[in-house]
Parts: sequence; structure tokens; C-alpha cells
Amino acid sequence: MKKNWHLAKNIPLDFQKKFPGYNPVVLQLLYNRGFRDAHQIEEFLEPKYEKLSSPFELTDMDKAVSRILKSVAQEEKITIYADYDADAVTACAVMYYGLKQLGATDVSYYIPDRFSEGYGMNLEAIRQISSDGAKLMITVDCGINSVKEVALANELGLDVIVTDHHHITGKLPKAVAVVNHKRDEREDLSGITGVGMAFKLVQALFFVLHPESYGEHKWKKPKLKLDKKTLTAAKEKLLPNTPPHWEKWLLDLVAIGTVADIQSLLGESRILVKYGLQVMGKTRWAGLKQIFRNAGVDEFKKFDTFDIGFIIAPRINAAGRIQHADIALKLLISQTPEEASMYAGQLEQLNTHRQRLTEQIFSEARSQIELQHHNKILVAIGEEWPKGVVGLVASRLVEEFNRPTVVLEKSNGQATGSGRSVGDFDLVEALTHVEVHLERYGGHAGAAGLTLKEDKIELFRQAITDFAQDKIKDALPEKLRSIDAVLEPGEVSLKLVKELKKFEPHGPGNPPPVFLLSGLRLENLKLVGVKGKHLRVKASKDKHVLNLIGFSKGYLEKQYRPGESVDVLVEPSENVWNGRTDLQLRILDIKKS
Ligand SMILES: [Mn+2]
Repeated sequence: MKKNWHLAKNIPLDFQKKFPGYNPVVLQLLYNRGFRDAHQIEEFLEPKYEKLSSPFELTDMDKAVSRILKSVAQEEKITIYADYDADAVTACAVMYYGLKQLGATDVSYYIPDRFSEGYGMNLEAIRQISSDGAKLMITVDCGINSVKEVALANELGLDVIVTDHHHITGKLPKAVAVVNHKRDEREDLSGITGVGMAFKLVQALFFVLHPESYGEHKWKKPKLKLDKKTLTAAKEKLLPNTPPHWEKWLLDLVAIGTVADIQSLLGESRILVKYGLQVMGKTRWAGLKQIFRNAGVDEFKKFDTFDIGFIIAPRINAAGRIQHADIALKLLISQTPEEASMYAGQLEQLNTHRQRLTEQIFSEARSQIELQHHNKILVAIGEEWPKGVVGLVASRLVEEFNRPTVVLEKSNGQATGSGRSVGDFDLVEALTHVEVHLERYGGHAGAAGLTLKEDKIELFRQAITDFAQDKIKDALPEKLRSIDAVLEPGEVSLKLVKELKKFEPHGPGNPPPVFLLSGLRLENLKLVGVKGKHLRVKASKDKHVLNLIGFSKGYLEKQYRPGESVDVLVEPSENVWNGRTDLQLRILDIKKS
């Protein structure tokens, strides 16, 4: 297969002249990420908490704050309506902790069941929440398109505040306040997810109660629709000894939800995640501490986005995928180590179960797909595969086969599934093309969901296969690798890695830097790890000797021989072991030169 490597253009001379003090490699990386002037570069390299914009710049924030403070003052029951993924669960925890600290006396939450209720708000749940006595409902990470549900709540005398970050597809629900940065079309907030929106609301509430501590932000005082008496009553409820900026303790939860939702990590989301990772090392939450302990993570370590993406978020998500997201939320808001240990134990079991199921279904789906190697789109179908893991399986199949993939589970005459795409193949376009066979579908170009009748499965499979055959003319290229710069072995050092740290945290919009080392002579290849899963490589060029490591790349050992000349894509980092810090060069891809 032909390698699909794309090397970024060298920075223009005038750009280099404009910033003479910078390391040229750093400058190249900044240029590759789209930064052109001094202001943009400073914003990116020095993300500061004080630089967050005022939450009151968001439409309806004043209304939301006024209504919540009234609830606090009058001791009304408040219910948070969340959803079952990690963004929503952390958003719910942020809202819960925030309201509790404000002194709200009766706070509860509602998370729908993935299997019986599905995503978002539903009428039955609204009736339940109202009959349980809530007077105010605050949605997190959902609700922006729930016009019918909000109308019912209004009828029942239940006020609603919507906080969300999803696209607005039609009319806005008639809620007391609808807070969603999509309404304000703010580029700097595009990466703010459900938990970030919940945080902004909490931040706005604390600002009203501690205005003096916000001088450093230079935020304007909002005009609230609240009489003095109610405001004073609300202020008196605030838990004693709440320090200014108490809400910063919530930033670790904000970082988890934001990274888990895979949104852009530029603009304000970069600030939230950067500080959130620092707060995580001194977290106040018993539940988080217990997750770290059970996962074997040092709770005082320097956390990074990898810890969230591969250790914390999958555990939180496992609850909703396998059983019910309530367990993850109960863990995050646990008040004692004992309680936390109980829920974390349950979560650990669910996560192990989730892993086992994903493995099992992955291998079943994989064996179906191996027979389809001529097809441009892959379709796997299984009897009663759990709904919560078909998306995970589709993602892994795309990783391995580099082709758009749909994984369906069928039960009771129905089939539900998840698709994941690759390159510029638009899944929603494909599903629209075959919609006569479908009951329901939706999503984005890269990831979509669908439901159909069981007797339509074969028609669907044929139609989407034909569509893909037509659409994808050439052989599918291998995974696109964007390369930041070419480095000579002498330029790769711990000093460089230190400079690269300024680019963290990494995520969409700001991937980890990738470098090309060309014309290396292979000295020695060695399999390491369980069953020789990983590959250790010694290579040299111009008297420099480099040690490289390929995680899960043991299969390459048979394809290369010492003495051969190769080009390698690497991600340099630090490897701290036994108190020693070494340079680590992780192999991303390799080819003969
Ligand atoms: Mn979300």
C-alpha cells in the first residue's frame, strides 16, 4: 500500500524574520497550526485562566443566573437533566457540586437509560421529574432541540434552563433561558462542550456572589432580573468559607468531559483543559481519586490528555454503555472514600466487561469483514450485540481496515447500528442515499447512527455497498499522516521535547508534533513486551545512534532487516522511569527509503 505522508511546507522567510527569538522548529509548528501574528501566538502559548471571556457574554446567561438564585433563595427542588456519556456525566457533576456549594438545599439529577429511553429528553421523564416535585430543571449537554419536552414542562409548571453545545436544528425550545455558544457563533468557544457550558453557568453564579474576586478578569457586572431581597437571601445560602474562585476545583471534571467529547482544543477549551489537568493532580473529589487508584495511576502525577482519553473517560463511559450512567455520576459525586470505593469497584467491573465484550464482538465482526475485502464499505451484523459497544467496534475496524464501516446489531425484528468513516467519505450522505431502507438515521460525516427493520438488512447492505463502490473510485489510501517537519538526528533532544511541552494539551486542532527522520540505517530490531507486541529499533545516521520504540508494531519486525535504509515518522517525548528521564522516540510509521 502506498504511504500517504504529507509534509508541511517550510515556513516563509518573512515569518521567520518576524520572530527571530524563536526556535525554528517551534516556529514551524506554530505556523503549521495556523498561527500567523504575535497575538495569536501569545494566546496559544500562554493560555491563562484570567483570559476566559465573561460567561455573561453568552445569550440568556443573565436569565439563567437570576432563575437559579431565585430557586436557591426559595429552597426549590432543582433537577439536573443529563445524558449518559462522559461529557454529560461530568457536566452533571459540575452543576451538582456548584449548586450544592451555592447552598441549594434540594438538588437531584436525571440521566436517561441508553437502552430504554435513548439520547436526550423525553416526555415521560419530564412528567416524572415534575411529579417528584422539582420546580426548576437545568439541562446539561442536551435539550437544545427538545421543543416538545420543554413545552410539556412549562405546562406542568416546571421551569427549564437549557445548557447545551449541540447544533441547533430548528426552533429553540421555549425555556426560561437557553445557553448555547452556537447561538452566539463564537469561534473562540467552538471547542466548549456540555461540561464547559455547565462550568460557565457555575462560574457566572459565583461571579455574582464574589464580584470582587473577578477584577482580574475585567468582566462587566451583569444586570440581573432579581430583587434585592432574593439576591440577599441567595447570598446568605452560600456555604460558609467559600473562597473566591472556588469553582476552579471543578476544572478537573471539565477537562475530562471536554477531552472525552473530542472537540477542538483551541480557544477557551484549551485554557479549561490545561488548568483542569493541573487541578486533577490535587483533586478534591473522592470518586476521581478512587478511579485513579483502581486504574493504578499515581494520583499526584502530571496528568495529560492521554490519561483522560484512555484511562478515565472509557471508565466513565462504560457505565452508560453496559448498564446505567447513574453509577458513574454517583461515583463522581461520592462524599466519602467508602462510597467512592463501592461505586468505583462497580465501574471497574463494568469497564472490564465492556472491554471483554468489545474484544469478543470485534473478533466476530472482524471475521465477517475479512470476507468482504473487495468492498469499499464494510458491514458487520450480529445477533444481540450490545448497542453500547457497536460504535467502539466500528471505530476499531476502521483503524485496522481503513475503510468506512457499519456495525449492526439485530434483535426483535429491528437492527440498530453505528457507522464510522475514514477520509472524505460522508456517512450521512451515504445513509441519505439509501434512506428508503432505513427507519431512522443521523449523525455527522465521520460518525453516524441508524435503525432499520430486520428484513431490510440485506437490501441496505447491497445499496450502501453499491453506493460506496461508485463513490470511492481509487484504491483507498493509507491513513493520512501529517508531518510537521524533517529533523536531523542531532536536532532530536530532551531540550526540544521540553520546548514542545508548550504545545500541550494536545487534541483536535492541535495534534502532537510529528517529525520525519529520513535515511536512517537500521542497526537492530528487537521484539519486546508480552508476546513480542512492541518493537524496539536501533538506527543510526551520521554517527548519531537513535533508539526508537514502536508500540503495537511488533508485526513490522519481519518486514525489515538490519542494514536497510528507512524513513521514520516519530513523536518525541519524555520517558520517566526509576527517577530517570530519557528521550523517547515513538514510531508512528516507517518505510524503506
Ligand atoms: Mn457533549
